[in-house]
Amino acid sequence: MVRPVIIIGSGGHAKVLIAALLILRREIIGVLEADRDKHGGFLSKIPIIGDDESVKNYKPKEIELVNGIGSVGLPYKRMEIYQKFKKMGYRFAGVVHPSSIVMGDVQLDEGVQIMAGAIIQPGCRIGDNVIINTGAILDHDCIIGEHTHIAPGAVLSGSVHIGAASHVGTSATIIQGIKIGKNALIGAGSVVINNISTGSKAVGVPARNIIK
Ligand code: JB3
Repeated sequence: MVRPVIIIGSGGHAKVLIAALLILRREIIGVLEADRDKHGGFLSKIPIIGDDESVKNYKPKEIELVNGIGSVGLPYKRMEIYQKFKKMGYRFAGVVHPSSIVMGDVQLDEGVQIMAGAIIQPGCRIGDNVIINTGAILDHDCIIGEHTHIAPGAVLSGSVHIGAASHVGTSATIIQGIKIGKNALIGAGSVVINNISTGSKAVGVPARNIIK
């Protein structure tokens, strides 16, 4: 049985997720929001029902969660939210927009979000809580570590490997076979032609490390 969902966060990312969930005909119970001033209001006509404690009104078996916290830099808040609710026993729903193209032989782990127009080619493995955002392209055999965010319009050629909790900025391009470590940040519009180590920040064309 498909369970109803509760969304965490009521910002821009959550709004885009709600649009996808409605197309997918998922029942949405409401939105959890840390900012109490928003409680009692609505996001895209979905009620904002309380803070994270309100999830306790629902047993883990009754619902699935959708992580509506996005990121513009390293996705630590999104990761923290995922880990907190997993410890409480809740499961995160995957969201795959119907206009995305996800080929066969692609592994999507728990809570993966594939937004409108994204393309994922065969052999890719996408870890827990990853966002493949609007219009991003992953060619064959890419491996994306848990919690990582591939921002809108980024292009990863074949066999690119990216570690956990990294961020690939909007419209960045990564050539085939590149390895990027954990907690790495690739600036928007960068062109990555060399491997990038864990914890690095790389920007530019071609991308150069500005923090190691
Ligand atoms: O790049 C794109 C296309 N989208 C960005 C997305 C990936 O990341 C977007 O432009 C945003 O910059 C960012 O979206 P997000 O995460 O929705 O950010 P924001 O619009 O700031 O909304 C975050 C919401 O989460 C705010 O309303 C916060 O109050 C709320 N929030 C923060 N911490 C929380 C918590 N809500 C709950 N329930 N629990 C928290 O711990």
